Parts: sequence; C-alpha cells; structure tokens
Amino acid sequence: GLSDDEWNHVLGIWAKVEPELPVYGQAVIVRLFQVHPETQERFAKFKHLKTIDELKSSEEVKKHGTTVLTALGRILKLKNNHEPELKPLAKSHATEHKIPVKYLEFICEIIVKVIAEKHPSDFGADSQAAMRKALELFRNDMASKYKEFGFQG
Ligand code: HE6
Repeated sequence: GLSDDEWNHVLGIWAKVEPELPVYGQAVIVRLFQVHPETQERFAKFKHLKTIDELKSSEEVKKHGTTVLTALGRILKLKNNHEPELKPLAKSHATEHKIPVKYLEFICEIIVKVIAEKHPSDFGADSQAAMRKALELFRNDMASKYKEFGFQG
C-alpha cells in the first residue's frame, strides 16, 4: 500500500481534477483511442467515431470519460481498502468487456500525463510518483481479481 503522505499527494491532486472531471475524462478517452486505437475497438458505441474531431465533439465520449474517472476517484478515496469498490469493476472488465491488464496500464499512464499537462504547477515529482504508485496498486489488484474471475488479463 501507500503511506499516509503518498495518499495525501494522490487525494490532493485528485481534488483539483474533480471539479473538471468531464474535461479530464474526455481528454483521457480521446488520448487513449488516439495512442492505442485497439482500445477503441472494444467499444461498439464508439466504433463509428473516425476522426479526432468526431471524438472530441462526442458527448458520449465525454460522458464515458466522466464515468471512468468517477469510478477511479471512488477507488482512490478508499486508499488501501478499495476491495469492495474494485471487485464489481474487475468483474465487468474481466468477464463482460475482457479488457487486458495492458490496456489498464495504457489508461493509467495517460491519466498521469493528462493531469501533468493540465496542472503542471500542482503535480510535482512527489505527487506524480504517488499517483503512479496508487494506479499501480489499482492495476495489480484488478489483475489479481481478474484471475479470480478466470480471466488471465
Ligand atoms: Fe472501462 N468502465 N474502465 N475500460 N469499459 C468503467 C471504468 C470498457 C477502465 C478502463 C466501464 C475499458 C473498456 C473503468 C467499459 C465500462 C477501461 C466503468 C465505471 C464502466 C461503466 O460502468 O460503464 C478504468 C481504469 C475504469 C475505472 C478499457 C478499454 C479500459 C482501458 C466498457 C468496453 C468498456 C463498456 O461499458 O462497454
């Protein structure tokens, strides 16, 4: 797990992200689809969006980004005790959507980059390191739940 100090960094920066969750959510999903187009293929509802402009102007993309970051925020706020919140997410992503752990790695890396771009002065080296650690914990625990649900990830 993370130390109290590390969690303070994580939740401190998250408090700055939260008022603009749809903006961040949209930026993260658009970037994910741009950099890793194979992730977009997993979404029947987004397959028709071909250009970057179409992605950026899609209300559905924005809404989904908000959903994803809202779920992640709830998990982060539970700190080292995120199991109850993580379990249903791992279940749907393992058994329904079948999302490889690699894709979770992609989105986590993009989340750090997008925050760093939008909040350069509030997201220093210590905060970035703490956020990376929190997202690694999230991914590792998702991966072990995946296995419990019979998905190798
Ligand atoms: Fe996904 N997702 N997701 N997901 N997701 C989610 C929270 C998905 C995610 C990574 C989701 C994904 C494909 C996520 C998804 C639906 C991710 C919620 C709350 C919901 C929902 O309730 O609808 C992370 C890190 C978090 C917190 C891919 C690819 C990645 C990388 C669907 C295809 C699909 C869906 O509904 O079809």
